[in-house]
Amino acid sequence: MATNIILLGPPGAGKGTQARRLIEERGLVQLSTGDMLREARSSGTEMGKRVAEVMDRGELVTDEIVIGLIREKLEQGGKGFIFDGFPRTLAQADALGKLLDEFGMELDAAIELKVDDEALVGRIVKRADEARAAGEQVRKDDTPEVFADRLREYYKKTAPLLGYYYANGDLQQVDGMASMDEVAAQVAAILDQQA
Ligand code: B4P
Repeated sequence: MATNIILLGPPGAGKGTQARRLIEERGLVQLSTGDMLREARSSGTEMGKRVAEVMDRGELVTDEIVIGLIREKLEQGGKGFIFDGFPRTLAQADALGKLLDEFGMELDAAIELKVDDEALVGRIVKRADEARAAGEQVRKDDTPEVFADRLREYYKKTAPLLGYYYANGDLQQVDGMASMDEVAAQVAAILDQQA
């Protein structure tokens, strides 16, 4: 049976970091809506320009756009998906449930990476500093000001999903404050339990 999981948690919790490890270690397919939207913005299309404005304000892109991007990826096929940063609203969670039914897939777990707000800001500032030092482009939403808005969006629109997946019996929590290796070990233990 293929493994399908959701990685949930506030911005900077390490969803992308853990997803990249799961691709290497378990051959799962990463569906990161953040990466898809960054790709869309760099394409320079009208949709990309609209997406860029919303992301730079630290807000969530519309459900319609994001659900459409996920549907396209699922249509391309694959076995075992990591939904990284999706769903982020209750409407997206409902849409994902319908897509899973449509594509004959089941959800194994919604894994929440729990990290304190202070640590999150520290990580984002560090990522921006490291990018600057390496002469790379700094993500426009990786400033303390925009980050505060991203966090507010998270608590308003995404945190209610924790109750949604808890009620479904799918929620699993890991200590996202631990080192990347320790977090990966906790995630692996959850996946091994499902197997
Ligand atoms: P995302 O790209 O999903 O970004 P994120 O939430 O900031 O990152 P993540 O949790 O993956 O953290 P990461 O591993 O990078 O979203 C960006 C924007 O896109 C959103 O604000 C929104 O506008 C839009 N968007 C995306 N999905 C959407 C959706 N479904 N609906 C609507 N809009 C959507 O880790 C961050 C840093 O921490 C890294 O530097 C990493 O090295 C470090 N780190 C990770 N784990 C660590 C650990 N254990 N210890 C110490 N540092 C750690």
